[in-house]
Amino acid sequence: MNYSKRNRRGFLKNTAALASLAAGGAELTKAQTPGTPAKRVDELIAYGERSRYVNSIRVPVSERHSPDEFGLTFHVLTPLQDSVGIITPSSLHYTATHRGAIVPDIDPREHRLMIHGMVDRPLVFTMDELRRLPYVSRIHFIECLGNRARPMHKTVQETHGLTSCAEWTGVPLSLLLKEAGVQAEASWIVAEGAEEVKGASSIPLAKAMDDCIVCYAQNGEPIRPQQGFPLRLMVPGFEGIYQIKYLRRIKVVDRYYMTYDDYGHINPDAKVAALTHQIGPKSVITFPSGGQQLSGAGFYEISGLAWSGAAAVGGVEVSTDGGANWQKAELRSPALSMAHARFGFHWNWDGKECVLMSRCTDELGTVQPTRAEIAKYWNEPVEKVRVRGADNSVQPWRIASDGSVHNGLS
Ligand SMILES: Nc1nc2c(c(=O)[nH]1)N[C@H]1C(S)=C(S)[C@@H](COP(=O)(O)O)O[C@H]1N2
Ligand SMILES: [Mo]
Repeated sequence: MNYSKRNRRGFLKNTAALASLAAGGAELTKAQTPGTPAKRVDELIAYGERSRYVNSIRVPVSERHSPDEFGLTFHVLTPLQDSVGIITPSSLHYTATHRGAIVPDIDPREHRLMIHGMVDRPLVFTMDELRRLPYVSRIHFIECLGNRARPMHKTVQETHGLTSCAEWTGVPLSLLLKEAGVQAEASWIVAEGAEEVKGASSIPLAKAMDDCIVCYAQNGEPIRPQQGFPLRLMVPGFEGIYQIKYLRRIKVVDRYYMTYDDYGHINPDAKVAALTHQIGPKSVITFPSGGQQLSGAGFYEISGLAWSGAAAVGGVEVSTDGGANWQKAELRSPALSMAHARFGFHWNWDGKECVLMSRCTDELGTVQPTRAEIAKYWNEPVEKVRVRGADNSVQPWRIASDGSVHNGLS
């Protein structure tokens, strides 16, 4: 038997197997979607959807309902309790729209990006022009400064859901700025979004020339409207407000601009200012976390996320006794710079009440502080400490002896 004959026979056999599989598959589909109109099936072929048995959803922050009575959306939280790996699906990426709260409906053919101010050649780009330029893809987290754990929060979605991580693709901002020719006296840029409220953020020129990206894609497709379609600025490691959505203008300037958005985000108190801007090393256990239920003593794999706005995650430690002892966790994903990293830790629960915690150290050696350390820094009692700037404190989860999991913040 020559090679091609044998192969052909194998192929026929496989085809039969595939055909019977396909028949079974078709029947299953029919059975699972009773009365589904044909058009719907065509749509699912054209653009996929998750299983109807998967129901992980975003929820609005409890402090402010979304959509509100005017139909406006505010801060909407990622379901971190269901997260695996390090990429947040685009449909579950957290959303923060503080500027008028209406997601603009922008036609990319009409969208423009202007770069002007202290440059030799002011430039205006169409989306097509931007797409012709060399681009990079980077995995980075975004985190809102408002991502603060409070004792009233029940789940990790509520305590930590204002952070997400995605692959962002676009043109390095440095390339565009070099093209425009930044003048010697320039020291800042102001980046502006296209909504009615022209929200803008001041960003140090050094950062703009370093690793910022003018992005048009997220997780392999055009950025979603809630994330800034058609264009957003990625300022890796900096707090959320710098990641300007609907980016339409970058002005090169020689001073810090006190814009509508900068106000309140940069603080005259140096102690507070040190805690804004760049996100400090942070981590949280996503399983087991608040609201989840353990089914009894025995083996569990503790899983969580760690990140830092300054560098890659260097290491994560886990405590199963409320912070008395710490043990090294293992990284279960690549530790990418300014991206979420996934950690895991083998744990044998003895069925007694205990408190689980995680602590991140970034590559630069900076260690995530406990709540008690933050209280000491501010010279306040730990129960009353008011977190200023970004809250990167250690999150405790209390496991009750019945296996229920609770927020350990009091
Ligand atoms: N144009 C524009 N950019 C914006 C905002 C906004 O309301 N408008 N919100 C900012 C804030 S406060 C945060 S935390 C992030 C949130 O990004 P996301 O909604 O994609 O998660 O976008 C920032 N960029
Ligand atoms: Mo934010």
